[in-house]
Amino acid sequence: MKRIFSGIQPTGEIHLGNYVGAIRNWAYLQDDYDCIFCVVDYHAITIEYPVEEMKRRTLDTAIILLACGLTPERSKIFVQSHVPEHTELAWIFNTVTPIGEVERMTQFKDKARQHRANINMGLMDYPVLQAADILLYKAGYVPVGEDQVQHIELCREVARKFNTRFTPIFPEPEELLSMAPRILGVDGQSKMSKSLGNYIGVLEEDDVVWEKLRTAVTDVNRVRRKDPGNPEVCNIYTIHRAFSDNAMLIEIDRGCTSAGIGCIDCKKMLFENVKRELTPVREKARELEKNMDYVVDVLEKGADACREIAHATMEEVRATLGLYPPR
Ligand code: AQP
Repeated sequence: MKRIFSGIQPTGEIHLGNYVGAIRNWAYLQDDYDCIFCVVDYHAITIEYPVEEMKRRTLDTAIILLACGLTPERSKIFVQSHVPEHTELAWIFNTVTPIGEVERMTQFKDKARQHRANINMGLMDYPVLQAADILLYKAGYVPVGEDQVQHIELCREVARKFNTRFTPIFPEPEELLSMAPRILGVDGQSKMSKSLGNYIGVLEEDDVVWEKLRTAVTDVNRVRRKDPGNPEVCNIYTIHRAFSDNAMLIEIDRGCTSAGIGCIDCKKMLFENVKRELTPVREKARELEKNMDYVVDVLEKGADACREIAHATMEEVRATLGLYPPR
């Protein structure tokens, strides 16, 4: 079975972008791949964060993964800092990664703009740690949103550099995109993002979700109700594609381009579909919150299994590097 690795940062509320761009796809993939999914807390500390909230955020992120259908029977689910080999391999990869390559990463440039007061080495090194996350398990596939494709390209380059300089022991992993790899925020401009606050949270109450949808930006050229709209440039239509069936998509496309339906009608239809899909996720999350022993147990077992794989890879890596081993 081909192996998959992917991760999610405990940086705040998990949103529709994370859900349709990544997590829902992870749940589908569990039956066909050997899956490893990780709450990547070492990535999350590259920006300022409330220290007192990190433990809670990490557990909340794990709860969402389980509520969205990941199961410990089919996937290894764990917290990145529980397997220290991730950072060890990242250090080694630093020695084969050209600085110019990490400097040109779009996410680094965006985050450096957003966090001017703390442009730290970790922020720049983020994709190298991500390459270590993936290659520690020799994963062949990485299911991510579109924003991460550039990082997966870099991961392949790190693997190539290592394999060429030393011995070829790492695969060159490929990204797996979901059918909704890029969801914009309610501003209709930037990627839906936890840190930008332009998101609709998976666990948010219906009235909050509706209020955010109601006021979300659509096709900016459709000023009046009687103006025909263009679904192709409308973020609400993009989200519809992730939650609605073909018949509804056709109905909306026709209605929007002929001004037969207005944006509010279209949003109401979307709201109903989002509600139908996310209500069971919210219920499951509430159940899990009352059963934290189970959640902690899943993470512990996941980390135990991953530590074994990580340990074996690091033995191989150290031997490949020619390091003097301890007795
Ligand atoms: N808007 C999005 N559309 C589609 N996919 C998305 N992903 C994130 N935003 C969207 C995918 O979700 C997975 C987990 O992302 P992450 O939490 O590790 O980091 P991120 O990409 O940086 O997500 P955020 O919400 O924007 O977090 P912050 O604000 O903390 O940086 C990834 O596979 C990602 O592609």
